[in-house]
Amino acid sequence: MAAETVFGKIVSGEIPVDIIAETDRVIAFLDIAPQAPLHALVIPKTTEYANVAELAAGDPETLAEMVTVAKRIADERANGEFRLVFNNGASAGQTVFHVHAHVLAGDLEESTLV
Ligand code: DGP
Repeated sequence: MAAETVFGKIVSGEIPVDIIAETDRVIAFLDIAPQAPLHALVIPKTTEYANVAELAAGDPETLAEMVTVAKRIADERANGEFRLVFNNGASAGQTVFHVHAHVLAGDLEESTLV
């Protein structure tokens, strides 16, 4: 079980964000500190999983849905191509322990990568 995080508060509506894509299982919104021309975050609505390794083991269908939503965002807002980044653990750069996919698209040559 993930501890309460800023993304849990976004899911509950306590912290408002502009949702750019949503399914029964996931929501997506733009990263507060973009590192690419398009930098979105896709997160599950469940707060149960702290990182992608836990999600893959416990709910692989939601993980697959996150990838499908990433593709939809890249189709709608870029040229359909994208980089998907999961930081798994603090030493790998993870700061929010509610699993999330970084969706990076646009001209990534110019971008600082997460
Ligand atoms: P990571 O380092 O992989 O845990 O990435 C966490 C990302 O979450 C980081 O790129 C900044 C973003 N972020 C943190 N707090 C907020 C917030 O309140 N709103 C939005 N839109 N993004 C946030």
